[in-house]
Amino acid sequence: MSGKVLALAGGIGGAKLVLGLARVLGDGELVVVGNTGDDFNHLGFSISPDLDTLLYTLAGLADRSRGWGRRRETWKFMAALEQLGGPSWFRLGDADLALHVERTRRLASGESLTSVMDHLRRELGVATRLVPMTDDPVRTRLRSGREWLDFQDYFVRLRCEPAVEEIAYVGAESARPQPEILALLGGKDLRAVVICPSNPFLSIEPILAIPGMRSAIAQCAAPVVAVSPIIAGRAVKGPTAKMMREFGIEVTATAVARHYARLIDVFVVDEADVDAEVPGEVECVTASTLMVTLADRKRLARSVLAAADAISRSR
Ligand code: FO1
Repeated sequence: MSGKVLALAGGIGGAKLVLGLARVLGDGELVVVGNTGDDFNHLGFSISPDLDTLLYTLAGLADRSRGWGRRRETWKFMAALEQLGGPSWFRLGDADLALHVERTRRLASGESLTSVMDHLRRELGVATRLVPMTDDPVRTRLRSGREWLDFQDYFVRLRCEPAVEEIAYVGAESARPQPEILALLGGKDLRAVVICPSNPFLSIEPILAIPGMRSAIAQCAAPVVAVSPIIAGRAVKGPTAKMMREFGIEVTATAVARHYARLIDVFVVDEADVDAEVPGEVECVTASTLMVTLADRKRLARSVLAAADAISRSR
């Protein structure tokens, strides 16, 4: 099938499938919508962790063991900052720092985040369009007891230890969807929408919380395929399973399918979850969803696209 593929992704888990999709699709066929709810201003820099993880992954610069930042990184800036008593809980590598400096400089000159990310991906030789979900500020905040936490405080400084009772996507209600996304969703040139196996609450929900986004996806002509971030009752990485338990949601692929119910046409689960029960109107497809090698990423990408194309042919 031809046409563009729109992938919704957050950080580490989503970036793996995004790389697989980029490798199996032709140049320019993949457009990635990145979550900006994790963004924050730190040490005076505008930092967009999920966009950067996606960018580095697509550019072949990502550090595979950490899952964020650049490989072969050096940490002289961090060491010198610590020597000066500066905050070093959020690690900024020397080469990574250049990206934050350049993004902050461009944003300060009035450039939009979309324009900055498009410039950076071209400079790094990435053919895939990497688009923020919005150019307006949206910040994911988490309530634990009576305390509201900023996202990176929760995720990095507190290592996801606080029990989360509520999540807010501050600013989402007045954020405007990035226009290119709505144009794709409303257009005729869309082959599939792929909801990558990122954390549904921390990476995908901020994107869907932007006015118009959820309805544009639900009403778009192309099949919508989500990949389960839960395999056999566990999240591959990150706080997804812990958060589901804290929300009183069973930690199963079935529960994630229910979460996405009215939005998706197909739900891709791992072979370990072949007995997942998805809501009636959703097709369930099994695939090997644990992505370790590049071949795993490409194989899952092909399974996702085949599932979408099968839906298109049946319509
Ligand atoms: N995650 C950590 O656990 N520790 C860090 O020191 C850290 C630094 C960091 C710097 C740049 C960047 O783009 C990401 C960074 N991350 C770090 C990951 C980040 O917190 C997460 O990628 C997302 O916010 C959640 O996906």
